Amino acid sequence: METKKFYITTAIDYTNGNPHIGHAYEKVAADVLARWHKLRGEDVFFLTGTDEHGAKIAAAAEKAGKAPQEFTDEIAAKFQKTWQNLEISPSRFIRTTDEDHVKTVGEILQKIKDNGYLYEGEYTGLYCVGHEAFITEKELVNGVCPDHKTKPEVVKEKNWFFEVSAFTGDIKKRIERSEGDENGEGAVSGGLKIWPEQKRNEILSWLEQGFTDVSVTRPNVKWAIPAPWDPEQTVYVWIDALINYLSGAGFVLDRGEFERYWPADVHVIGADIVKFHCIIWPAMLLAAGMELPKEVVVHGMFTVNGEKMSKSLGNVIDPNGWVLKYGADAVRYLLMREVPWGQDGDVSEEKLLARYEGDLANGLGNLVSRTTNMIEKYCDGQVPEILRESDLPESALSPLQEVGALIEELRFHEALAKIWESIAWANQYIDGAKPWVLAKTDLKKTREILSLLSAHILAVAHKLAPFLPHTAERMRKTFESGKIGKINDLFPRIE
Ligand code: ME8
Repeated sequence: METKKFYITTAIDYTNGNPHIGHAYEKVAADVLARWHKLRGEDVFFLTGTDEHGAKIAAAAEKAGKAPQEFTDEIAAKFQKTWQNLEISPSRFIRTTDEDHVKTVGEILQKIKDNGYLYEGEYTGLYCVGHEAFITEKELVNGVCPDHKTKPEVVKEKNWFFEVSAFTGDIKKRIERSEGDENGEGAVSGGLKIWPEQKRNEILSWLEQGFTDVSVTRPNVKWAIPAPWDPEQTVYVWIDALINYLSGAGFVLDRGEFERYWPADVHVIGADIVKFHCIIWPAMLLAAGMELPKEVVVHGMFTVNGEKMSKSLGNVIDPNGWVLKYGADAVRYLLMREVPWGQDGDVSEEKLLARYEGDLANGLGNLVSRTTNMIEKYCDGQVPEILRESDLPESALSPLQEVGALIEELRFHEALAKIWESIAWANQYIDGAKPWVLAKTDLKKTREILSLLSAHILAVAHKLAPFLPHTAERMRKTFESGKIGKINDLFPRIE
């Protein structure tokens, strides 16, 4: 049987500033899904990267006194290092300044133009550089963009426009019929699933209101990809960025690989960029005669102690600091455990510390250290027999059996809650069985209990692997090796 492929992407982050905890949330979530599908034996391609062109980045480079390329080289390297530190392992880290991406953008836009969906026009409007998008008068608050607190630029310029309106009816149908009726009957092939439901409904209502055409080139932005047919114009940064999902899978570099992975199975993105991914992107693909991604999953936005992260407030959380102090797995755990998918969330170091001390050190860490210490003491570091998962009692096993389905439904926080329900079972089992008392009278029974706990810890490690890869690997290695060494430092005390 041919191995199933699974192509998953994240949004690519702007390189006008350093990676923050909101970026990290999205990449960890995608990494968890990618690892889960790998564990299931699928052929996974996981793409992430950086979005490096446009006026916003050119301005940040100028402010730093650097050439745009030099500036983005530095920031892109920081993103890559941060994902390494967080044990996020993409198949490719794409940069929109990569040569093959620049080529792909030219080819796709030319194709859309050849197919007759671009026309020349004059644009008069307001442009918010922070959003890298046009903004309407109505959206302003006291004359400034409510998100960036900056005055938009008044723009009057010649642009090439893309006829999004030609595709809105088709896109609406594909979203509506992505899953068919309640029995899955009548699902169209080429349907586009949007999750959560509330986002899907938002998109459907925008499509109903009619969606205006968008400009795909700009005349005065120099730090951008040239439009192949018009030397006066460069490609609008959002159009450039969306095409990364094609170039990243090998559109120019390796066509065979591209054919294998496209269409993407899942685009993971944040709530602020759904219109681009659920309307403009599908329209671009349809205009180029290509297949649509199967699903867009949308996460909420993170605040810190209840406030929006911003440079001016000085509350931007750099995930690297937390990783240094608490370890990658603890940060991954916090992000996946704290906030239900789709909801906006709030994170802080207090919350991280509470999860670290409670769930990780006292819950999981304690279970592993008690068990390994007793195995050393009562079994000379070797359990008589590692039992199978199916030998575990129902109350330990059934929460673990729910984990896979919960991950696939993006209910990461519930998946972790189930794993911890099972960990709590084991800690209670030890408290009740009191092997340290039993060992004085019945060593055989004591060893049976430790065999059962070993099987349990291996089962937990298996389900934990996508979330806490380093910890799970240590647990697995220890309990699978003939000699089980003591592990007392899975989650050391924070000084
Ligand atoms: O939008 N909480 O880049 P970006 C949670 N380059 N997620 C957050 C967040 C927060 N506070 N801030 C940002 C862009 N994100 C474009 C994307 S894709 C073809 C181009 C998420 O650096 C955001 O929702 O502003 C998005 O999914 C990703 O981080 C990159 O945001």
